Amino acid sequence: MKLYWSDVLAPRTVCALAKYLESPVDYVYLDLGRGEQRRPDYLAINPNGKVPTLLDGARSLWESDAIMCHLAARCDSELWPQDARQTEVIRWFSWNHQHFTAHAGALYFEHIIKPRFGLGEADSAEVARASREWRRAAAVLDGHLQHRRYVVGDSLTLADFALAVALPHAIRAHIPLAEFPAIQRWHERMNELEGLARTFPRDSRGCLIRGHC
Ligand SMILES: N[C@@H](CCC(=O)N[C@@H](CS)C(=O)NCC(=O)O)C(=O)O
Repeated sequence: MKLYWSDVLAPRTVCALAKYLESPVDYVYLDLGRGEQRRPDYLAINPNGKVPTLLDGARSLWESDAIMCHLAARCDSELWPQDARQTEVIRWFSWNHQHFTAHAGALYFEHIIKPRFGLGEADSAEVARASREWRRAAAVLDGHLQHRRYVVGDSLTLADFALAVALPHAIRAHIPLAEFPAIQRWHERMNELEGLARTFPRDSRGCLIRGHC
């Protein structure tokens, strides 16, 4: 399998999961600053021109949640449960894209991506809107996690991987994580997992392979 990635938000969950599951993937880095995601050969496998993409033989798969399901199913991992919990995982995937990581991602874009790619100053109205909406969503997850160790059932699932994606960037992205103690406790446990703390492929010096050190 080949996993096309870059050191930005959406590929992070997939890289974390591939590392956690020790999936047999060859990592292919795309330099977004140089527009490598818009090369015709890449658009042929992902017409969105976005990362990540997984190539498994002749099959190409895009969308990070779908790629996670594929990697987990391929090794019969319990992270993608085959019972009623599966619907719960899908529920949290949808909610995450629509609300939780959508707004965290907006803050990540304003505070991390804009300066990195020279896209100008953070837009204060957008920061205010995304912070407000993220807090509304975070209150829901915080309530859900009050007496739970994991998001679905009593063990780790892909929902935990999906929801955790932006939180390691909370300080730099100005995501008000510290206001939500149950999310913070859960996130600290997630960060102890192999894969989530040092997610992206690194060389022997500990530098990201072709990414930012
Ligand atoms: N819903 C997609 C989002 C993919 C996405 O937006 N990727 C961004 C990086 S986080 C990207 O490739 N941006 C490059 C571009 O738009 O040119 C997923 O979860 O895979």
